[in-house]
Amino acid sequence: MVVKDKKLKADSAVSNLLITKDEGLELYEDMVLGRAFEDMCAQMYYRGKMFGFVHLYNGQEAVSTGFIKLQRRGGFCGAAFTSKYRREVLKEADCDHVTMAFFGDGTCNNGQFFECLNMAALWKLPIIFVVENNLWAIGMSHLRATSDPEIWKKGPALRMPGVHVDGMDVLKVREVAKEAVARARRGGRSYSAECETYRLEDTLWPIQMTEKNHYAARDPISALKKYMFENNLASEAELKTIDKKITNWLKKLLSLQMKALILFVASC
Ligand SMILES: Cc1ncc(C[n+]2csc(CCOP(=O)(O)OP(=O)(O)O)c2C)c(N)n1
Ligand SMILES: [Mg+2]
Repeated sequence: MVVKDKKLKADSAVSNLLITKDEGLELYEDMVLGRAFEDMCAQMYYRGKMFGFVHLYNGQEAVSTGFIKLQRRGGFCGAAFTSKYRREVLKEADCDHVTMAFFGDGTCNNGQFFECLNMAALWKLPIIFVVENNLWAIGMSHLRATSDPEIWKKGPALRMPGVHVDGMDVLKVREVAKEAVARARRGGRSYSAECETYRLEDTLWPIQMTEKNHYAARDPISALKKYMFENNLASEAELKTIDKKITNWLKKLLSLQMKALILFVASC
């Protein structure tokens, strides 16, 4: 199956909305949490309180939230081969775990990418390959690094569906994720999805600024907010309450982190 730009279907015959109010609020909270956490990482890094490399996720939240929020508590764990083994060898017919693998555009030019897709399709593993194409692998432009920039085409070449989806739209990502999960559960079939997204961070190369402006106009959090307001799924006050909850949680986390850092330095 080869699909480019999936069309959205409404969830039920009664409503043509893609999400319920509770689902919308859950998606919103998860994306705001992701954004706030990354902003805090950036702050801590630039203030010298966090070490190593920091590859921020700002702007890409619709991809992780769109897929991960479909997970069932306790489910989805383990590697794809384990699920197949439990189902087919141990005869645990109710084992319907699905594995999700997230990686970037840069990864898709490495040999392991093709090996993994090949084995997954050959062994019919219940795994979803989620490519987060943010157009860059650190300083290497996707267009300079790959012979065919349309990553979604690589799945069908290895006998699994390849879908391209707007990775700045959590509702579109979620629809693709639903289909991929259903397919994996039905018969342990792998799936690949290219999510077109962008890292909206502050420290970009000059060449990236035009791109950033283009994608910033489609910020996934603002887009979900707009959808929820337009469809009367949430009020400004409800979303502000979520924002506040996340800010307070981060403040608590930060004070714990500072205490841990002080203890660590004191013990050295
Ligand atoms: C085998 C290997 N080579 C190089 C690196 C250094 N490295 C870390 S992140 C990165 C870029 C990854 O780009 P991409 O896959 O597009 O992910 P993104 O960070 O853009 O989400 C590279 C080259 C690495 N971690 N491993
Ligand atoms: Mg990348």
